Amino acid sequence: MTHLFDLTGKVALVTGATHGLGMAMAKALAKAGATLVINGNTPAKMETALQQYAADGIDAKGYLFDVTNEELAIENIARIEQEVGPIAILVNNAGMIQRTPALEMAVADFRKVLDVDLTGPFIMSKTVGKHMVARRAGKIINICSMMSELGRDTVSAYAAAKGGLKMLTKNLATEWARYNVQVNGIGPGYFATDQTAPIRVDGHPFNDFIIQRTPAGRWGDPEDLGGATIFLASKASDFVNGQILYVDGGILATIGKPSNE
Ligand code: GCO
Ligand code: CA
Repeated sequence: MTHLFDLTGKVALVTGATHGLGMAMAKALAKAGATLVINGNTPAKMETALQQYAADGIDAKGYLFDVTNEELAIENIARIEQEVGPIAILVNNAGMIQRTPALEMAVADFRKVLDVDLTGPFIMSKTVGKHMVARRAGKIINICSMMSELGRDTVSAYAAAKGGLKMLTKNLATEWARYNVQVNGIGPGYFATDQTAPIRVDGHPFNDFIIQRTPAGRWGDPEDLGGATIFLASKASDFVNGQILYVDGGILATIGKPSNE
């Protein structure tokens, strides 16, 4: 049975994997046997990250480039394929958030979020997908969000981008399923990461709200994402196409309940 989830010999590239959920998913893939390549954008963060992987017994290879720059993406993907091997798994995790009410949001900032969270995954999928389609094998996992389905005050650009990423997933799945390339998504609920640190602090009303709003009654632990990541990266999901697997402690299953119940 377990061979279904064995990633031995597969090269996995995880973008934005120098911290947070990207790092947790990357570690899960490595522990399932994958040869790990991580992308990041900041040299200092990359150095620390590689030490953190090594401390966990993982020999990760780091490539520094901006996923929104097509030229750099093409150049670095070619280098990875040559220096490490054919990319079998691509996790489009790199992303950003800006929390500003829509009426105060500068159009330039809106465009920036769309560029990083939606155009970046398109560039990476197109560039790596070209090799995968030619090889008739590949797994692409786009990291979506609760905001792929739901709105929330202050995150108009992020929600627009993550909703778009969900549909990009379905569209690429449609175009590439016939070439044995599976494109799916993971939609994390609310996880304890640096991204949510500002809204997770004790006493912040949002902290209590999320715990109350999540049927599981807690913030997600980044390690909670490992199983879904391995599943969508492995043979076990060879006939799964265009799905978003929400790992959210039940948030999307429920309308919620009054805070005094
Ligand atoms: C927010 C949060 C979210 C989460 C996550 C939810 O401000 O609402 O930061 O955007 O990070 O994406 O799925
Ligand atoms: Ca973190």
